[in-house]
Amino acid sequence: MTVLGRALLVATGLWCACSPVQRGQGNPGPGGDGGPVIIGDNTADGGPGNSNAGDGGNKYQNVGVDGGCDGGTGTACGSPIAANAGCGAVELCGANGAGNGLDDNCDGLVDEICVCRPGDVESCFLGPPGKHGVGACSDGTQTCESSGEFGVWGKCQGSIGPHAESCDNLDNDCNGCADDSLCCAPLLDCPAPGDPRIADQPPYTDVALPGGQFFSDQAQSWSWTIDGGPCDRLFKTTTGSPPVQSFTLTGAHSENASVHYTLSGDYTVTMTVVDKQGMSQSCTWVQHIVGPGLRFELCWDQTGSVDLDLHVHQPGNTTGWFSSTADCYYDDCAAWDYNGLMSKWGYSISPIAECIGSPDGPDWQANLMGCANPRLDIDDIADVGVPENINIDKPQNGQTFRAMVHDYAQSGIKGDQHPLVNVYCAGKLMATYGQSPNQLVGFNKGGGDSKGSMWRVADVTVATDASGNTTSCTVNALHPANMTTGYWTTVDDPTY
Ligand SMILES: [Ca+2]
Ligand SMILES: [Ca+2]
Ligand SMILES: [Ca+2]
Ligand SMILES: [Ca+2]
Repeated sequence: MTVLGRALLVATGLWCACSPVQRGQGNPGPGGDGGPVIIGDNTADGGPGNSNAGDGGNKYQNVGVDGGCDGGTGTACGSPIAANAGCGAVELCGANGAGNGLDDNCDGLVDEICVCRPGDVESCFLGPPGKHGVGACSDGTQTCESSGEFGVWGKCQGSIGPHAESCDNLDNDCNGCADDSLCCAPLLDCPAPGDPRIADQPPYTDVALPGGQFFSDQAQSWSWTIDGGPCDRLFKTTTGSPPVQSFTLTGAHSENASVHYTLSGDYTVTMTVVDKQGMSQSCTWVQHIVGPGLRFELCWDQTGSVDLDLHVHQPGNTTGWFSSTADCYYDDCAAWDYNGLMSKWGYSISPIAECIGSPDGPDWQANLMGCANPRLDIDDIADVGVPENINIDKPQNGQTFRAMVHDYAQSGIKGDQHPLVNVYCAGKLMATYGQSPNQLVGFNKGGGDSKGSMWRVADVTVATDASGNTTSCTVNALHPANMTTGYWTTVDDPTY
């Protein structure tokens, strides 16, 4: 490096000589807090932005540094990825006009011009495409919403985009270097995607949150927050008082917390510590909860005495619902009343580890010494915040499964129920039906077996690898006869 080059770098705050004895957290330097940072919400600036190219339309360009070199230390990033890396003139889509999961024109909206089918879910990254997969940057998900005849992608939730670089051993601005240009010896050690400390975990397990692994000094206080998936948002948007459905957090204000996750999906975890000096420091990451095979998950938004049931139909026939051979539901598919659907459907038992942590785990162990396929993990009879799940750990390649939601009974509650069904394949959320603003209407007739309101949700066709492990699914929402949109609901009609 030339003397002139070095002088320029020092002048711009990008580089300065390091002296170990001087290391410590520098005071905030001229970089300030950087500019607008978008995380998980692409509506902050109003509706769709203009489609201008380049810097004029780039919402991610002003990410700065929140601690400059205060006469001390810091190492510049050798060849940093530019703030507008990959930002182009126009939004791009993938094959057949479907989304590519990227905000190609950097206007804060992912795939805003691409076609989608209401209910479909895709991964999305809320940052410059050139920073996708770099450092702390990670994907979220967005759901296709119905808008008239068409589908449009809703907001990208849970994505972590570039943030101002902070002293945490992590590449927050996703330029390829951790803690570049900061004067610090980090006490925080925040995990990036792929870090073994935040490895994927299965549903129904306790995941430890050992604060000491992420902050290596004494703290005045600790706090943990977790943001869950569609079933948690269902309550938040309709009642304002959220019974959390997908996880239980224990020790939210302790150094060592733990989480019991019940649903597959992506969870945003934030740890905040107040250090000895009274400064607040935090790490945020995404925890993936991944179950094998095919999983249908039902939740709903009423907190009173409402008993909705999830049904999954045997592939390959169109026998009516409530059949003891062709329908997996509360009466033949739960641990307390399992009647041998496995052999009727051609499936074998899974290791008990696949379900031992579920509420019926001890019953599965006592009755089968393993986990049935298909199986209903929980029969939720009007419990608040307890979803129903039907799982098939190793569905066969090419088979198509139909899901149905039935209003079995309700008392004390009048009016519509708003069921929501998530479809997961190999741990990935493929589709969500019934989420605001596309909630079901007119679903309000309880009736007992073969009676009442029924919603045929979707047909799901499974693809597997050579070992029989699920790799992906094709999910087709079901619509009323002769229609290409809308939810297919009936009353007192148990036909397939
Ligand atoms: Ca865009
Ligand atoms: Ca795109
Ligand atoms: Ca960086
Ligand atoms: Ca950092």
